[in-house]
Amino acid sequence: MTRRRLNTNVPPVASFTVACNGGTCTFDGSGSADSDGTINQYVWSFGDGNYGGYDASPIFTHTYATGTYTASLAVTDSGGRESTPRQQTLTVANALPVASFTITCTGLTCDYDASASSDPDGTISWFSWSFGDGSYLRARVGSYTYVAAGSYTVTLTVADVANQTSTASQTVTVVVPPPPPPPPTMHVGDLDGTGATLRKSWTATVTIGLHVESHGPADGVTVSGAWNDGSSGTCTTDSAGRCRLSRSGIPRTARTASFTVTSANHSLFVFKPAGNHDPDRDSNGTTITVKRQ
Ligand SMILES: [Ca+2]
Ligand SMILES: [Ca+2]
Ligand SMILES: [Ca+2]
Repeated sequence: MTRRRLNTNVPPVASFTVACNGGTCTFDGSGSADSDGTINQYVWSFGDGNYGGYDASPIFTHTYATGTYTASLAVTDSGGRESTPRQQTLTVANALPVASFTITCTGLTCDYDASASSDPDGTISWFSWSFGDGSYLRARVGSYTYVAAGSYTVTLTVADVANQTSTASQTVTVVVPPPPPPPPTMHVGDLDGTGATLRKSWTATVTIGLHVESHGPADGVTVSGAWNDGSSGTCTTDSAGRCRLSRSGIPRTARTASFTVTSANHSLFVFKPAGNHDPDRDSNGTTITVKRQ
């Protein structure tokens, strides 16, 4: 009678858990055991054609595409015996995208940006905005101007490549912007006139002073005016806010000549003729009458 030689090494038992976050699954085979030894190799089959492990670490991470898989673990003990494979079926769902945005409003216009949106297992395929006033558009970033002041709920919808969506909302308050401040004005602050007589005719000269609102000199103003005989002239004020215009050849029979400021132009100041005045009262600030000497 021959005695059969018994293999006394008890085979190990494979056991594992799996936890997935989106398509990223962490396998943990530390629940596997060998009653008469230790486990020195874990071999994973992930069910999607991929394998991993082949070492003594019980933890392995594998990333799946969306789908259902049968994963299995076989362990080998220190005596070289292999366990029966242990199987688990797992379903990897598409992870939903996350909608996130910023929006800042000035007046009626809001700048929106959905760049903070993301998809844990892919990318965002489209962004859609509802502005709460019936308007919609698709863009990641941009600006939108409301027609009317008020509070509106802005809703962002994002979709991932699986066309699954999520939304985020914020309430914005928009206001009609205040009107721009009126431009600074200028006016005639003085008119003075002199008449110089020659033998047969005389020359009338007027000095025109332009003021800003605070009555300081307005420099660089192009002033135009008309004489009572229909002629006209133009001059530009100096740093003292003054310029001079002359009309020569006035017949001696004319005892007076009058000059009227018709326009004043400056890149910044707007001419406000209603403010014209003359501190020494020899004119009304707009028209001055010059007497022949
Ligand atoms: Ca064993
Ligand atoms: Ca996704
Ligand atoms: Ca004057």
